[in-house]
Amino acid sequence: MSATDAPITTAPGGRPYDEISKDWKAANLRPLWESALAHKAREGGPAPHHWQWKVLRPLIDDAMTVTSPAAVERRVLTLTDPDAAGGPGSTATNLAAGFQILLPGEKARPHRHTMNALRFVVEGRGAATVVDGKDCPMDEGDLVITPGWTWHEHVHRGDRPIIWLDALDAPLHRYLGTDRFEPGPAHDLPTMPADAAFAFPNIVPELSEPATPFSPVFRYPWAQASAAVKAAPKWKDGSRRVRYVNPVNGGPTMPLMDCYLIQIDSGTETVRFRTTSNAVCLVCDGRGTTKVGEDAIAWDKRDVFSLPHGNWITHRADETATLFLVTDRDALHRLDLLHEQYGNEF
Ligand code: GTQ
Ligand code: FE2
Repeated sequence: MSATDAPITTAPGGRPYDEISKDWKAANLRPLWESALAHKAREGGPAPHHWQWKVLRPLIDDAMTVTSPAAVERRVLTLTDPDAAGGPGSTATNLAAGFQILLPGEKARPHRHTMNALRFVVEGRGAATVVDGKDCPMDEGDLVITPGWTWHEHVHRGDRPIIWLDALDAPLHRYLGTDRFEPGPAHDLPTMPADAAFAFPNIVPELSEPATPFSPVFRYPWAQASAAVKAAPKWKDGSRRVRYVNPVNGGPTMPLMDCYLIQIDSGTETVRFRTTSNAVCLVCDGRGTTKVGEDAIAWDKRDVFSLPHGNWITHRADETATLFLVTDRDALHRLDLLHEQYGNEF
């Protein structure tokens, strides 16, 4: 009867517990002591989930044959972890990710929403996302962001299918009740500074408009990100990492999604690490194993896996590996809820 196994006392001659329970329920009351989580010490975190490219790829082919963006707007297969907080359609706490597919000549019409989104190209080239009027070419490994309330549409000018990973902060918006959507055609387009004005990392344009809460650069090419991570010094966990930032203030790409590229050198294992933040991880290159709490995920190129909060995490590469990570880390930081530990430090 009681989830906490606390003794239920009924005064002599009092009403039976079951009868009282029914009346509480009818009056929209819930006894806290029947909630299993209320006063339990919680260690560790939710289990991770692994989506293997070798399983997904044929299923993605099936999506190409059965539908089109002309029919369904976006041809997306969402990666769903049935146990992730955030309900159906979430990939990890606070994050939703999925694979989007465009065939040559296809386009997905413009729209905008309060949810921040990003696209990381997994296979193919020759597409573009137009973000608030800026044309952002998409080739393998490129990151393109479509921050909250920016107009965006996709076009594919290449000659083979293109597949990219979408990631959105939709679960958080749904929880906060801030999810809004507007179909195109686009109107009231802001004048965005050209990406070329930010082409040199330590020179940024002086902007007369108020700063946007997201990066005014929408495209982060693979050539630059991969060269940067190769040259990066080892971080305290032993991996090399670079962060995709807003060049104006050094902050995250978008308010609720923070992106990193990490390299784990062949034969090395990172020092264990745990955090209150959540990540979805895409394997850009290499092969290895990630331990997340009690689970071990043996991953290969183009696999996706989640790194849910609270678990001790170590990565080991059998072949030098590059991982793209999208996280809610900066959002938690700004809420004073980010806590992180390395190795045995406290
Ligand atoms: O490409 O605009 O995976 O609006 C989910 C919602 C992709 C998109 C998603 C979207 C998009
Ligand atoms: Fe969208």
